[in-house]
Amino acid sequence: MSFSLRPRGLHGALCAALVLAVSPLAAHAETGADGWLRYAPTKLAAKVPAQIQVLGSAAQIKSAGSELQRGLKAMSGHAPAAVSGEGGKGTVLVGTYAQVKAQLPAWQSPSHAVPGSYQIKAVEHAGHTDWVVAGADARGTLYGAFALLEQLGEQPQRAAIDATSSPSAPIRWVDEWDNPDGSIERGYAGRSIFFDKGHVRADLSRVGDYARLLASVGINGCNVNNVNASPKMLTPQMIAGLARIADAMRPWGVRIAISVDLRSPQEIGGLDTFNPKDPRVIAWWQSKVDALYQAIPDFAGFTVKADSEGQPGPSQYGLSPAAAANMLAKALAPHGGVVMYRAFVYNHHLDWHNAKADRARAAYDIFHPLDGKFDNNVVVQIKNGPIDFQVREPASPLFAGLRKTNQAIELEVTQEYTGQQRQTVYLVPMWKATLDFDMHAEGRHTPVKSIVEGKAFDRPLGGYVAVSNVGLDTNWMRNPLAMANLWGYARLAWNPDLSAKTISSNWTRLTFGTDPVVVDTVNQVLLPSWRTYEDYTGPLGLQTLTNILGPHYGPAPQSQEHNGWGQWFRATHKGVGMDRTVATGTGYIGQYPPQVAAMFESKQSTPDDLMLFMHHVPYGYTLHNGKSVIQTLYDLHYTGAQKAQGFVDAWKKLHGRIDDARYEKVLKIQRYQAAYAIVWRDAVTRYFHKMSGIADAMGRVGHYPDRITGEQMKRVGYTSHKLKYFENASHGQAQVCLKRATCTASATFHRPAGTYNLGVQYFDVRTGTSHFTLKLNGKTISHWTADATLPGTTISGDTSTRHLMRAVRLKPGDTITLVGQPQGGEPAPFDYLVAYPTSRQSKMHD
Ligand code: GCV
Repeated sequence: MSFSLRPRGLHGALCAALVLAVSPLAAHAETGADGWLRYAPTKLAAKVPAQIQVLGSAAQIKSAGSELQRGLKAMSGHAPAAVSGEGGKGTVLVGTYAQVKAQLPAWQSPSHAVPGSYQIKAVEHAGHTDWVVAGADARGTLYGAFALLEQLGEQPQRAAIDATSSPSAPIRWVDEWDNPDGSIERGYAGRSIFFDKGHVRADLSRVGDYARLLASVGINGCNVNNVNASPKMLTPQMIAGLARIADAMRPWGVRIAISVDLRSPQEIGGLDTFNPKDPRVIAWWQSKVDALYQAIPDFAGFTVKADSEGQPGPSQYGLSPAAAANMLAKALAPHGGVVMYRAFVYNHHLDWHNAKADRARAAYDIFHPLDGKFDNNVVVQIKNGPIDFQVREPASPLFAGLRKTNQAIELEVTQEYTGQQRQTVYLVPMWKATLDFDMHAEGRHTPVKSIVEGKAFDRPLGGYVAVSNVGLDTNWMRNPLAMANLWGYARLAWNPDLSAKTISSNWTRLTFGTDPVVVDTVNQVLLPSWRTYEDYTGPLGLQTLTNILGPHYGPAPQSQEHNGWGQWFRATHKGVGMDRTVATGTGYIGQYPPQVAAMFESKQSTPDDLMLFMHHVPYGYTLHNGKSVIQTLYDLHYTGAQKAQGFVDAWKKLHGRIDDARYEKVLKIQRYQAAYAIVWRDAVTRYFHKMSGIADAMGRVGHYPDRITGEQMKRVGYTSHKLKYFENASHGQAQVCLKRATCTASATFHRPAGTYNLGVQYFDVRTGTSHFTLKLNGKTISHWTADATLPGTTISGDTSTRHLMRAVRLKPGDTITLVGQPQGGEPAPFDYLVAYPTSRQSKMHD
């Protein structure tokens, strides 16, 4: 693989230099629908060639030509004219290596080329300069076209039209967890672009737009439906609809795949079994596969989730995953299709009382013994970590446990456990931590990326899959900054050696503009955001301490223990952490190759970031950072919440430098995140304070001098309501207005006169729309409606929200009254009032 963007001087006459100047900011509102394909105007000092010649008639080559015309026109003001012969003028030549070479013998085509490779180059020829956009195949040509447009859009100064690049791995897919009814499991940006009311949508224009975005970053496959698959996916009517989806994506080189329910032969095939060894079942699948290829000749294959979270599987017949995978693989093989068999197979009824039980062991225990037993067109799809997309997990030991089996890594772009696109968390650094992790398989240097790409163990197939779950929301992912994750995933799937900063900087230039202040500022928010989120949600390997029995969003550490799901951290009054050692624990660490196992087996060599994932230690245990576990937990939650506040301040620097619409949208998200980080901080620190009985050396945990809790207020109509998890509210209680049309809670202000930020911590449950009014000495100073669509349907950590008024003048003796008006079953619930001086530096340290 190579990618070069060399300085002009090195290439002399062979490089066409372009001087691009940033155009003044267009202050128009942007919706985000274009993603990074905005093609913002640039002043091209050297001219774009006057004409374009598209060689060949493959759909993707035609797309390459039309995209170049579209992009060049938007950026430079004129589109090159389409011609069928060069005619002695500078021409953009678009085609495969063979087609371009035939047209322009002066050009030296790359000698080594895997599918999808491309070269873009300026070639001096007969007194003029041609731009070559050539691919090893039609897809490569399309990728070259996007690469050229990207270079022009990104480089404000001089760009040499010169790059040669190849993808790292053949599989570069996105998975969508869309259901036929149009809902999306773990989707946070509206309804499905593919399905509605049990059918494929009539209007698939967003599907075409999505495929274009995907193609622009080299994605070549899209699994369009939920891995918790509906058997309906294989009805004749659905197959006809899928063919329309495939037609919409094909011009962009994106092949479609579907998830299948192994029970389908029984559910819709009228058979009395789905046993993968039964000849009738085998014949049924073959007929379905044939029908799929009849309708979709370039169909990519099946994804399978089986024996997992209620999905049926081969274990029902005493058979292994290999039996089921190979049965499907044999039907697909003649057509060139693949089976992506997910290693996310585990028992969610584990025995909490069994100290040896460990969900993290499951994938390796089940799949390692099957190594070498899978057909060549089966790929075992392995989540990055052994649990489930937590804020931090070690690399799955299964990566080194399969050497004669194709593998793909599964990442999660949709932010299920990382803030659900209501909070900004740039995940590229997290993914890189796994991809770069050296498994030391066979005692060799074998970073995870080399294994999944098939290089480490010389496998023919392999690569990358990410669950992306875009939706009908105009900007695809709700939070404009979340698009950096989709972009970043694709960049890594093409070239995992790129740095997190290069990826975010490139994305920002195309998405928000090339102004260096903009690029620096967006980086200031994106680059530390994963660590920040980890710090206030679940550091030291605790994982995201979220409500796993609810929407996986807000804090609820208690929900993770004492049940069969196995997302345990085993906190007691004395210590915390899962003992996964071989010596005294679950033995999970023994699944790693010896060098890695030795590192994790000893506390001395386990990094702090994973300490509690690997070891159970007393709260007083001293970490490598020199502090005790408990004090580190307290400190990280406080500094994490503080850093989230810093993102608001950073973002404000962009006012006037990017369009107002996206500026305001992100500002609102960052403000919400800053306040929500406090909800997290308080819940987790309160929980560990209670469990450990150890005070915070800094005196913060359990002491909130700027707050007046609902219980301390004079209440009329409001009564206390005990929350399921005490950690999610002051004294474990919310105030609710149940029996009256309006309730009030009042307090007298006793602090020195001054200017304060005044907040109300209330609960905005998804259902219901309460109204709140805040009065100062009887006069209304703020009124708002609790109509947010936060994930939770209960008064809980998921729905705890802050309404903040900035710079309110207060003096001793003032009466502050909150008036709550329930509506739609939501009892105007709240927790506390908070007031802190505007002059205070650490603004969120209430
Ligand atoms: C599609 C997690 C998610 C589920 C998801 C599952 C999976 O458990 O919470 O919604 O199901 O992973 O990856 O199969």
